[in-house]
Amino acid sequence: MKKEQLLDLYHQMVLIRRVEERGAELYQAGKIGGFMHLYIGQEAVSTGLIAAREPRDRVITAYRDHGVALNCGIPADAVMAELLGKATGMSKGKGGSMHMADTEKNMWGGHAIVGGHLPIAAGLALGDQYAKNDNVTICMFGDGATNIGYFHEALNLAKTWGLRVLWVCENNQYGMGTAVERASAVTEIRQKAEGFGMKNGQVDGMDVMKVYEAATEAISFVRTESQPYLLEIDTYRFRGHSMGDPERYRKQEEVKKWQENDPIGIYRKYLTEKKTATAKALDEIDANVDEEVNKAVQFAESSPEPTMEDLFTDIYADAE
Ligand SMILES: Cc1ncc(C[n+]2csc(CCOP(=O)(O)OP(=O)(O)O)c2C)c(N)n1
Ligand SMILES: [Mg+2]
Repeated sequence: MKKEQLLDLYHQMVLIRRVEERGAELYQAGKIGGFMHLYIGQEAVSTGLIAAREPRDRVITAYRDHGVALNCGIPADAVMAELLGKATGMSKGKGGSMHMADTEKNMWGGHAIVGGHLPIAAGLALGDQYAKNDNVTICMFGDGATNIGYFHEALNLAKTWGLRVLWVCENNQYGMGTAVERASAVTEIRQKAEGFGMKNGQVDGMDVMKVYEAATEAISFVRTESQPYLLEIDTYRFRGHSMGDPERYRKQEEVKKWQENDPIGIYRKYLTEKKTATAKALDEIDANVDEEVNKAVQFAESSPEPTMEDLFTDIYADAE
Protein backbone atom coordinates (compact mmCIF):
# COMPACT_ATOMS: atom_id res chain seq x y z
CA MET A 1 0.00 0.00 0.00
CA LYS A 2 1.15 3.52 -0.77
CA LYS A 3 1.67 6.05 2.02
CA GLU A 4 -1.52 7.98 1.13
CA GLN A 5 -3.59 4.78 1.33
CA LEU A 6 -2.05 3.85 4.69
CA LEU A 7 -2.85 7.30 6.07
CA ASP A 8 -6.34 7.16 4.59
CA LEU A 9 -7.00 3.99 6.61
CA TYR A 10 -5.92 5.86 9.74
CA HIS A 11 -8.23 8.73 8.81
CA GLN A 12 -11.15 6.32 8.33
CA MET A 13 -10.63 4.64 11.69
CA VAL A 14 -10.43 7.93 13.59
CA LEU A 15 -13.44 9.25 11.66
CA ILE A 16 -15.56 6.25 12.74
CA ARG A 17 -14.47 6.74 16.37
CA ARG A 18 -15.27 10.49 16.42
CA VAL A 19 -18.56 10.23 14.53
CA GLU A 20 -19.73 7.66 17.07
CA GLU A 21 -18.46 9.56 20.12
CA ARG A 22 -20.41 12.62 18.95
CA GLY A 23 -23.36 10.38 18.04
CA ALA A 24 -23.40 9.02 21.61
CA GLU A 25 -23.50 12.58 23.00
CA LEU A 26 -26.35 13.53 20.66
CA TYR A 27 -28.21 10.34 21.61
CA GLN A 28 -27.90 11.18 25.30
CA ALA A 29 -29.15 14.68 24.54
CA GLY A 30 -32.30 13.10 23.05
CA LYS A 31 -31.52 14.18 19.48
CA ILE A 32 -31.30 10.64 18.07
CA GLY A 33 -34.23 8.25 18.34
CA GLY A 34 -34.52 4.46 18.18
CA PHE A 35 -31.76 1.96 18.80
CA MET A 36 -28.12 2.81 18.22
CA HIS A 37 -25.24 0.29 18.31
CA LEU A 38 -21.70 1.64 18.42
CA TYR A 39 -18.77 0.13 16.52
CA ILE A 40 -16.09 1.63 18.81
CA GLY A 41 -13.33 -0.98 19.29
CA GLN A 42 -14.18 -2.78 16.03
CA GLU A 43 -12.98 -0.07 13.60
CA ALA A 44 -10.09 -2.14 12.22
CA VAL A 45 -12.49 -4.83 11.02
CA SER A 46 -14.54 -2.92 8.46
CA THR A 47 -11.65 -0.58 7.61
CA GLY A 48 -9.25 -3.41 6.69
CA LEU A 49 -11.96 -5.44 5.01
CA ILE A 50 -13.42 -2.72 2.83
CA ALA A 51 -9.96 -1.45 1.84
CA ALA A 52 -9.42 -4.90 0.29
CA ARG A 53 -12.52 -4.79 -1.95
CA GLU A 54 -12.88 -3.36 -5.41
CA PRO A 55 -15.66 -0.72 -5.70
CA ARG A 56 -17.74 -3.21 -7.75
CA ASP A 57 -17.79 -5.64 -4.79
CA ARG A 58 -20.94 -5.42 -2.69
CA VAL A 59 -20.99 -4.94 1.08
CA ILE A 60 -23.91 -5.84 3.35
CA THR A 61 -23.98 -5.83 7.15
CA ALA A 62 -26.13 -5.88 10.27
CA TYR A 63 -27.25 -2.92 12.42
CA ARG A 64 -23.75 -2.02 13.76
CA ASP A 65 -23.26 -0.22 10.47
CA HIS A 66 -21.97 3.36 10.89
CA GLY A 67 -18.35 2.34 10.34
CA VAL A 68 -19.16 0.28 7.27
CA ALA A 69 -21.06 3.24 5.77
CA LEU A 70 -18.10 5.59 6.31
CA ASN A 71 -15.60 3.03 4.95
CA CYS A 72 -17.74 2.62 1.83
CA GLY A 73 -17.29 6.35 1.18
CA ILE A 74 -20.61 7.70 2.42
CA PRO A 75 -19.75 11.19 3.74
CA ALA A 76 -19.88 11.90 7.50
CA ASP A 77 -22.53 14.60 6.80
CA ALA A 78 -24.94 12.02 5.38
CA VAL A 79 -24.23 9.53 8.19
CA MET A 80 -24.76 12.13 10.92
CA ALA A 81 -27.92 13.49 9.27
CA GLU A 82 -29.30 9.94 9.04
CA LEU A 83 -28.59 9.39 12.75
CA LEU A 84 -30.57 12.54 13.52
CA GLY A 85 -33.41 11.43 11.23
CA LYS A 86 -32.98 14.38 8.86
CA ALA A 87 -34.08 14.55 5.21
CA THR A 88 -30.44 15.04 4.13
CA GLY A 89 -29.43 11.66 5.58
CA MET A 90 -28.38 8.97 3.13
CA SER A 91 -31.66 7.12 3.71
CA LYS A 92 -33.55 10.47 3.73
CA GLY A 93 -33.87 10.27 7.51
CA LYS A 94 -36.26 7.34 7.31
CA GLY A 95 -33.80 4.56 8.13
CA GLY A 96 -31.82 5.85 11.10
CA SER A 97 -28.85 4.24 12.79
CA MET A 98 -29.60 0.63 11.78
CA HIS A 99 -30.41 1.29 8.11
CA MET A 100 -27.47 3.08 6.56
CA ALA A 101 -27.36 2.20 2.85
CA ASP A 102 -26.22 3.59 -0.49
CA THR A 103 -26.35 1.11 -3.35
CA GLU A 104 -24.37 3.49 -5.60
CA LYS A 105 -21.47 2.96 -3.21
CA ASN A 106 -22.32 -0.74 -3.17
CA MET A 107 -23.33 -0.52 0.49
CA TRP A 108 -26.48 -2.67 0.69
CA GLY A 109 -27.38 -1.91 4.33
CA GLY A 110 -27.79 -1.86 7.46
CA HIS A 111 -30.18 -4.71 8.55
CA ALA A 112 -31.84 -5.01 11.97
CA ILE A 113 -33.00 -8.63 11.95
CA VAL A 114 -30.16 -10.80 13.26
CA GLY A 115 -29.09 -13.10 10.41
CA GLY A 116 -31.84 -11.76 8.12
CA HIS A 117 -29.42 -10.24 5.61
CA LEU A 118 -27.45 -13.46 5.00
CA PRO A 119 -29.98 -14.88 2.51
CA ILE A 120 -30.08 -11.39 0.91
CA ALA A 121 -26.29 -11.62 0.43
CA ALA A 122 -26.72 -15.02 -1.22
CA GLY A 123 -29.34 -13.42 -3.48
CA LEU A 124 -27.01 -10.55 -4.45
CA ALA A 125 -24.32 -13.08 -5.35
CA LEU A 126 -26.82 -15.21 -7.29
CA GLY A 127 -27.72 -12.06 -9.27
CA ASP A 128 -24.04 -11.56 -10.12
CA GLN A 129 -23.76 -15.21 -11.12
CA TYR A 130 -26.71 -14.79 -13.53
CA ALA A 131 -25.09 -11.64 -14.90
CA LYS A 132 -21.89 -13.66 -15.44
CA ASN A 133 -19.58 -11.21 -13.67
CA ASP A 134 -17.08 -11.99 -10.92
CA ASN A 135 -18.15 -9.39 -8.34
CA VAL A 136 -17.78 -10.50 -4.74
CA THR A 137 -20.44 -9.91 -2.06
CA ILE A 138 -18.95 -9.24 1.37
CA CYS A 139 -21.46 -10.14 4.06
CA MET A 140 -20.65 -9.10 7.66
CA PHE A 141 -22.51 -10.41 10.73
CA GLY A 142 -21.95 -11.04 14.43
CA ASP A 143 -21.08 -14.21 16.33
CA GLY A 144 -24.69 -14.36 17.58
CA ALA A 145 -26.00 -14.50 14.00
CA THR A 146 -24.17 -17.79 13.42
CA ASN A 147 -26.61 -19.54 15.78
CA ILE A 148 -29.58 -18.54 13.61
CA GLY A 149 -31.13 -20.77 10.95
CA TYR A 150 -30.59 -18.19 8.17
CA PHE A 151 -26.81 -18.49 8.62
CA HIS A 152 -26.87 -22.23 7.91
CA GLU A 153 -29.33 -21.95 5.00
CA ALA A 154 -27.37 -19.16 3.34
CA LEU A 155 -23.97 -20.86 3.73
CA ASN A 156 -25.37 -24.13 2.45
CA LEU A 157 -26.81 -22.49 -0.69
CA ALA A 158 -23.64 -20.46 -1.28
CA LYS A 159 -21.48 -23.58 -1.28
CA THR A 160 -23.96 -25.69 -3.25
CA TRP A 161 -24.35 -23.08 -5.99
CA GLY A 162 -20.76 -21.75 -5.97
CA LEU A 163 -21.78 -18.20 -5.04
CA ARG A 164 -19.12 -15.53 -4.69
CA VAL A 165 -19.73 -14.50 -1.08
CA LEU A 166 -17.12 -13.65 1.50
CA TRP A 167 -18.91 -14.43 4.77
CA VAL A 168 -17.33 -12.36 7.55
CA CYS A 169 -18.12 -13.15 11.17
CA GLU A 170 -17.19 -10.29 13.48
CA ASN A 171 -16.68 -12.27 16.65
CA ASN A 172 -16.87 -9.56 19.32
CA GLN A 173 -17.29 -12.24 22.02
CA TYR A 174 -20.94 -11.38 22.84
CA GLY A 175 -24.42 -11.40 21.32
CA MET A 176 -26.15 -8.75 23.46
CA GLY A 177 -25.37 -9.97 27.02
CA THR A 178 -24.61 -13.59 26.07
CA ALA A 179 -20.99 -14.71 25.80
CA VAL A 180 -20.14 -16.85 22.75
CA GLU A 181 -19.51 -20.02 24.79
CA ARG A 182 -22.99 -19.81 26.34
CA ALA A 183 -24.78 -19.75 22.98
CA SER A 184 -22.57 -21.49 20.42
CA ALA A 185 -21.62 -25.19 20.35
CA VAL A 186 -18.18 -24.24 19.02
CA THR A 187 -16.41 -21.06 20.13
CA GLU A 188 -14.15 -20.94 17.10
CA ILE A 189 -16.81 -19.72 14.68
CA ARG A 190 -14.81 -20.52 11.52
CA GLN A 191 -15.29 -24.24 12.31
CA LYS A 192 -18.96 -23.88 11.33
CA ALA A 193 -17.85 -23.56 7.68
CA GLU A 194 -16.36 -27.06 7.81
CA GLY A 195 -19.84 -28.61 7.89
CA PHE A 196 -20.45 -27.07 4.46
CA GLY A 197 -17.03 -28.04 3.08
CA MET A 198 -16.29 -24.33 2.88
CA LYS A 199 -12.82 -22.81 3.00
CA ASN A 200 -12.32 -20.66 6.10
CA GLY A 201 -9.84 -18.63 8.12
CA GLN A 202 -9.44 -16.56 11.27
CA VAL A 203 -7.66 -13.26 11.92
CA ASP A 204 -6.96 -10.76 14.70
CA GLY A 205 -9.48 -7.96 14.24
CA MET A 206 -7.64 -5.37 16.33
CA ASP A 207 -4.90 -5.01 13.71
CA VAL A 208 -6.09 -3.31 10.53
CA MET A 209 -3.11 -4.54 8.47
CA LYS A 210 -3.74 -8.17 9.42
CA VAL A 211 -7.42 -7.79 8.52
CA TYR A 212 -6.48 -6.20 5.18
CA GLU A 213 -4.10 -9.03 4.30
CA ALA A 214 -6.52 -11.80 5.28
CA ALA A 215 -9.37 -10.09 3.43
CA THR A 216 -7.28 -9.55 0.28
CA GLU A 217 -6.44 -13.25 0.19
CA ALA A 218 -10.01 -14.36 0.91
CA ILE A 219 -11.56 -12.02 -1.70
CA SER A 220 -9.09 -13.22 -4.30
CA PHE A 221 -10.00 -16.86 -3.51
CA VAL A 222 -13.74 -16.15 -3.79
CA ARG A 223 -13.32 -14.26 -7.07
CA THR A 224 -11.02 -16.70 -8.84
CA GLU A 225 -12.44 -19.99 -7.52
CA SER A 226 -16.10 -18.93 -7.65
CA GLN A 227 -16.53 -20.35 -4.15
CA PRO A 228 -17.65 -18.84 -0.83
CA TYR A 229 -15.25 -18.40 2.11
CA LEU A 230 -15.90 -17.80 5.83
CA LEU A 231 -13.51 -15.41 7.55
CA GLU A 232 -13.77 -15.10 11.34
CA ILE A 233 -12.43 -11.78 12.60
CA ASP A 234 -11.85 -11.66 16.36
CA THR A 235 -12.62 -8.32 17.94
CA TYR A 236 -14.31 -6.60 20.90
CA ARG A 237 -16.82 -3.80 21.32
CA PHE A 238 -15.60 -1.29 23.88
CA ARG A 239 -19.10 0.08 24.52
CA GLY A 240 -22.36 -1.64 25.48
CA HIS A 241 -24.42 -3.68 23.03
CA SER A 242 -26.57 -0.63 22.32
CA MET A 243 -27.05 2.70 24.05
CA GLY A 244 -28.17 2.25 27.67
CA ASP A 245 -26.71 -1.25 28.19
CA PRO A 246 -25.81 -1.59 31.93
CA GLU A 247 -23.16 -4.24 30.96
CA ARG A 248 -23.79 -6.55 33.92
CA TYR A 249 -22.59 -9.56 31.90
CA ARG A 250 -18.88 -8.63 31.76
CA LYS A 251 -16.24 -7.31 34.11
CA GLN A 252 -14.64 -3.89 33.70
CA GLU A 253 -11.19 -5.55 33.93
CA GLU A 254 -12.00 -7.55 30.80
CA VAL A 255 -13.03 -4.38 28.92
CA LYS A 256 -9.87 -2.56 30.10
CA LYS A 257 -7.68 -5.45 28.94
CA TRP A 258 -9.10 -5.28 25.42
CA GLN A 259 -8.87 -1.49 25.44
CA GLU A 260 -5.12 -1.85 25.88
CA ASN A 261 -5.28 -3.30 22.35
CA ASP A 262 -7.08 -0.30 20.89
CA PRO A 263 -7.05 -0.76 17.10
CA ILE A 264 -6.29 2.93 16.56
CA GLY A 265 -3.38 2.79 19.04
CA ILE A 266 -2.01 -0.37 17.40
CA TYR A 267 -2.15 1.24 13.97
CA ARG A 268 -0.56 4.50 15.20
CA LYS A 269 2.32 2.44 16.56
CA TYR A 270 2.65 0.58 13.25
CA LEU A 271 2.73 3.80 11.22
CA THR A 272 5.22 5.60 13.46
CA GLU A 273 7.53 2.59 13.87
CA LYS A 274 7.58 2.05 10.11
CA LYS A 275 8.21 5.80 9.77
CA THR A 276 5.23 6.17 7.45
CA ALA A 277 4.16 9.13 9.59
CA THR A 278 5.29 11.04 12.65
CA ALA A 279 3.09 11.28 15.74
CA LYS A 280 2.67 14.97 14.88
CA ALA A 281 1.39 14.16 11.37
CA LEU A 282 -1.13 11.70 12.87
CA ASP A 283 -2.23 14.33 15.40
CA GLU A 284 -2.90 16.62 12.44
CA ILE A 285 -5.16 13.97 10.90
CA ASP A 286 -6.97 13.74 14.27
CA ALA A 287 -7.51 17.52 14.23
CA ASN A 288 -8.83 17.41 10.65
CA VAL A 289 -11.25 14.66 11.63
CA ASP A 290 -12.50 16.76 14.57
CA GLU A 291 -13.19 19.58 12.13
CA GLU A 292 -14.92 17.22 9.66
CA VAL A 293 -17.15 15.82 12.42
CA ASN A 294 -17.98 19.29 13.79
CA LYS A 295 -19.13 20.28 10.32
CA ALA A 296 -21.15 17.06 9.97
CA VAL A 297 -22.94 17.77 13.28
CA GLN A 298 -23.69 21.37 12.21
CA PHE A 299 -24.95 20.13 8.84
CA ALA A 300 -27.18 17.51 10.47
CA GLU A 301 -28.58 19.82 13.13
CA SER A 302 -29.43 22.55 10.63
CA SER A 303 -31.00 20.14 8.10
CA PRO A 304 -34.79 19.82 7.72
CA GLU A 305 -36.87 16.94 9.03
CA PRO A 306 -38.55 14.70 6.42
CA THR A 307 -42.03 16.01 5.53
CA MET A 308 -45.36 14.21 6.07
CA GLU A 309 -45.48 13.48 2.31
CA ASP A 310 -42.08 11.75 2.56
CA LEU A 311 -43.79 9.07 4.65
CA PHE A 312 -45.44 7.77 1.46
CA THR A 313 -42.38 7.69 -0.80
CA ASP A 314 -39.77 4.89 -1.23
CA ILE A 315 -42.25 2.21 -0.21
CA TYR A 316 -42.61 0.35 -3.52
CA ALA A 317 -40.03 0.08 -6.31
CA ASP A 318 -41.14 1.34 -9.73
CA ALA A 319 -41.57 -1.52 -12.20
CA GLU A 320 -39.07 -1.22 -15.02
C1 LIG B 1 -34.08 -12.43 14.69
C2 LIG B 1 -33.68 -11.54 15.82
N1 LIG B 1 -33.63 -12.05 17.07
C3 LIG B 1 -33.25 -11.26 18.10
C4 LIG B 1 -32.94 -9.94 17.89
C5 LIG B 1 -32.49 -9.09 19.06
N2 LIG B 1 -31.05 -8.87 18.96
C6 LIG B 1 -30.56 -7.73 18.47
S1 LIG B 1 -28.93 -7.73 18.42
C7 LIG B 1 -28.80 -9.27 19.06
C8 LIG B 1 -27.45 -9.90 19.32
C9 LIG B 1 -26.72 -10.28 18.08
O1 LIG B 1 -25.37 -10.51 18.38
P1 LIG B 1 -24.24 -10.62 17.29
O2 LIG B 1 -24.79 -11.30 16.09
O3 LIG B 1 -23.06 -11.24 17.94
O4 LIG B 1 -23.92 -9.11 16.87
P2 LIG B 1 -23.27 -7.92 17.74
O5 LIG B 1 -24.41 -7.15 18.32
O6 LIG B 1 -22.37 -8.51 18.75
O7 LIG B 1 -22.55 -7.08 16.75
C10 LIG B 1 -30.07 -9.77 19.33
C11 LIG B 1 -30.32 -11.08 19.91
C12 LIG B 1 -33.01 -9.45 16.57
N3 LIG B 1 -32.69 -8.18 16.26
N4 LIG B 1 -33.36 -10.26 15.55
MG1 LIG C 1 -21.39 -10.33 18.78
